[in-house]
This record gives sequence, C-alpha cells and structure tokens, in this order.
Amino acid sequence: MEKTLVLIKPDAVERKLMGEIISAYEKKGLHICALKLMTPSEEIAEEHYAEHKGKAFFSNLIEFLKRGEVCAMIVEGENAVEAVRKINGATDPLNAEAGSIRGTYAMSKSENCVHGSDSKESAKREIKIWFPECQ
Ligand code: RTP
Ligand code: MG
Repeated sequence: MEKTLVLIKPDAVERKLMGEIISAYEKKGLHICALKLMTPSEEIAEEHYAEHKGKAFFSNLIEFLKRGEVCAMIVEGENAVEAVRKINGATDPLNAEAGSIRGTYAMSKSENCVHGSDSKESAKREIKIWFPECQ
C-alpha cells in the first residue's frame, strides 16, 4: 500500500476544520496510519518546503506554517499520493474543484488548508521529516 504525507495547515486547524478534513480522506477509503499535532520549528518548516527555497513566497510560507498547530498525518491506500492530491484540489483555491478541500474551504493561495506530497519520493522524504520515529 502506498503512503503519503498530509498536513492540515494552521489556517484550517484554527478554523476547527480538522475533523471535516480527516473525514474527507477516510470517506474516500484512505487509512490514517499516524497522526500528530505540533507547532513546527523553523528547521522542520524549511526542510519540508526545501524545494521552494529562494522563491519570492518562501519566507511567507515558512512564517505561515510556523504560525500555530499543524496536524501531520501518514495516509495510506491505493495510489494514496494521487488520491490525496485530488481530494486536496489545486494549489490556488480559485482553480480547485468545488468538492475538493481547497475548493470547499479555502480562498487564498497562501492559506490553502492542506498539503499532500507530490510524488512517492517526496512522501518518503516528508514522512522522515515529520515522523522520524516511524522509520
Ligand atoms: P503543498 O505543497 O502545500 O501541498 O501545495 P502544492 O503542492 O499544491 O503547491 P506548491 O507549488 O508545492 O507550493 C507550496 C505552497 O506554497 C504556496 N505558494 N504560493 N504565491 C505563490 O505564487 C505561491 N505558490 C505556491 C502555497 O501555499 C502552496 O500550498
Ligand atoms: Mg507541494
């Protein structure tokens, strides 16, 4: 079974959307293997978004992720990476499908409720960052 890393970002935790969001993955048939709430350090936030280092939005992205509690999850299922990305919807909520999490709950590209790994390789890398104890 494929695994992917999901983050419920601080905007969604603040808005008490955790239950609704977890439920969307579960209702699809995906399994939540591990789950933790934490306020990420700068180091974790920067490592997680390392691919975006140097881009204009990078510092805002890191400050946003560090703003409060994040719910990190390992989500498992057939084609979990692709399935989660579909449930999450497009990065910019204005382009996200109406039934997706971003299409339903988000209005801003920078505060877009959720993260899902973009490949199996990214999932492995990101699971190590957020769940080092699971190796
Ligand atoms: P994520 O990594 O959070 O799941 O989002 P994603 O794959 O859909 O998009 P990605 O390109 O990896 O971007 C990571 C996060 O950076 C913010 N972003 N802002 N201002 C901008 O042009 C811009 N581009 C990306 C978004 O919050 C996105 O989720
Ligand atoms: Mg991404």
